Amino acid sequence: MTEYTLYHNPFSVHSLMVRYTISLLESVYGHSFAQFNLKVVDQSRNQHLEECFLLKVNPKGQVPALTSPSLPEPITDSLEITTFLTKKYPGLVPEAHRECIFALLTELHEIQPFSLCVSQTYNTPEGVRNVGLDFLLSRSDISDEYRRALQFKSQFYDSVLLHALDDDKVRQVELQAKVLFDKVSEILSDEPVDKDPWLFGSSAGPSALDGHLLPFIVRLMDAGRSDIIPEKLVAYATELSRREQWQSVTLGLPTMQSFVGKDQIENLKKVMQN
Ligand SMILES: N[C@@H](CCC(=O)N[C@@H](CS)C(=O)NCC(=O)O)C(=O)O
Repeated sequence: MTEYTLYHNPFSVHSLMVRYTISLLESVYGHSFAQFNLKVVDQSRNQHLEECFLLKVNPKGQVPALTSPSLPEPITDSLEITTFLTKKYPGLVPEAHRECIFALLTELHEIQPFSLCVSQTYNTPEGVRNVGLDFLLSRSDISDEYRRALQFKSQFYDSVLLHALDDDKVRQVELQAKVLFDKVSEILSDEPVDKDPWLFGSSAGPSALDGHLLPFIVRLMDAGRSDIIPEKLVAYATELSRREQWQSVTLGLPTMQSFVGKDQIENLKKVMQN
C-alpha cells in the first residue's frame, strides 16, 4: 500500500479540503486504498517557517503539503494534491461531471479565504505583517541557506497575503465567492437535502468538488460570513457537516482556532498526527 505523509493544520481551510477529500475517498475505496500519515504543522508556533520545513517540504511555508517516497518531490498545493489523488483514485470525479468539477475547483482556488475569514483588526497601513517571519529575518545567527529560504517565503507571503485584508481586495473576493456560489447552487441537485446531498446527486456520490467546497463553506459560516452564502448551500453544508466523513476530520470542532480552547488544541495535535 502506498504511504504518504500529509503536513497539515487542523485550522487550515486548505488542509481541511485535502483531509475531507481523503475521507470521502476512504468512503468510496475503503480504508486500505493508501496510507496517510498526518503531521501537524503548528502555525501559531511558526513551525511552517522552520528551516527543515522550508528547505525540505514546502518553500512557500504553507500547508497542506504531501510527501512520499513514491513522489519525485512534495506536492505543495491542495488542488494539486487532490488532482494527483483523483488521477490515482478516480472515484471522486465521475466522467460525466469531470470538466465541470475541475473548472469550479479552479474557480474556488482563485478565491483567497483569508480575505473573508480574518478580522480587519489584523490589518495595518502596510498590510498584514507576518511578525514571526520579520523576526526570523532579523536574526544574524542563521545559515545563508535558511536566510534565502526565509527571503523567498517573505516575497511569497507579500504577494499573496500582505494586502489580503485591504478593502478593495475583500470586496473583490466577496464577489468572486458569490459568483461561484451562484454557479454551484445551479448544479446542486434538487433532491431532498437529508438524502445524500452531494452536489451531483446521491447516485453520483461524493465528488472532489464536494471535497473542497464543504470546508470552504463551513469556514465562512464559522467566520460569521453566512451573509454571502445562498440558503441552499447553507443547508447543504449543514447536512454534510453532520456526517461521519466530516466529523472524523474535525472531531466535531469548529474550523477556526480562535473558537477552540487551548486544551482541546493540544489534544487535537496529538490525535491528528500518526
Ligand atoms: N494555494 C494553496 C494555499 C495554501 C494556504 O494558503 N495555506 C495557508 C493555511 S490555509 C497557510 O499555510 N498559510 C500560512 C502562510 O501563508 O504563511 C493551497 O491551495 O494549498
